[in-house]
Amino acid sequence: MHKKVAFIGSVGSGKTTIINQLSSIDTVNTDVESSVDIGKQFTTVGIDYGHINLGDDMSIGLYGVPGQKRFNFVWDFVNDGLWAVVILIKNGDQDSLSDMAYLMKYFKVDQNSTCVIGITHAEGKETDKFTQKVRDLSEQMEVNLPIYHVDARDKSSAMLIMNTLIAIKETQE
Ligand SMILES: Nc1nc2c(ncn2[C@@H]2O[C@H](COP(=O)(O)OP(=O)(O)OP(=O)(O)O)[C@@H](O)[C@H]2O)c(=O)[nH]1
Ligand SMILES: [Mg+2]
Repeated sequence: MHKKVAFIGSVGSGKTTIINQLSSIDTVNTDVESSVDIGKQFTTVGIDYGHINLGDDMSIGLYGVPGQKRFNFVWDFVNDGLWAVVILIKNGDQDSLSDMAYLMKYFKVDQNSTCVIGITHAEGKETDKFTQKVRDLSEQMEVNLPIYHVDARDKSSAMLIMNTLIAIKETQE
């Protein structure tokens, strides 16, 4: 069985990076040099794709979407038959916070979804205040989601997100 996980979040929150870390195959990335100033050189304009094999009969497809809203027509290709959703939020980033509710609605995240929030770019500077803001927003949306600090560049840190999704699924079954 092929299960589909979407990685959503603002520009620069680490979606492409985390998929590169998690995937057991070479990932398909659609990063290009950005034509507008988004504070970094490369950005995703299509879908990132990676893959994790979990035994003979199960695999997880990792789908990353562009953070830039002007490419949101791409989101609809991913937003169907999702097994789980990972929301990445860049630590201290106001845009990440303001995009969160919009993205949660778009990807239909509710209390019955299998979803984890990862706060990235936080190593050594985790702030309770920012984490609390993320928690408050999720509660305002009436969903109580697990929130982790994750370094998207680090495989074992990234695996914590995947293991949590698998554990949540096991409790739901
Ligand atoms: N320090 C730190 N840097 C990170 C982390 N996650 C990603 N980065 C860096 O942040 C930059 C942007 O990461 P990307 O993975 O391209 O972000 P994205 O979410 O795919 O961005 P878009 O495709 O533009 O929406 C890269 O230089 C990453 O190496 C993290 O947890 N900590
Ligand atoms: Mg990207």
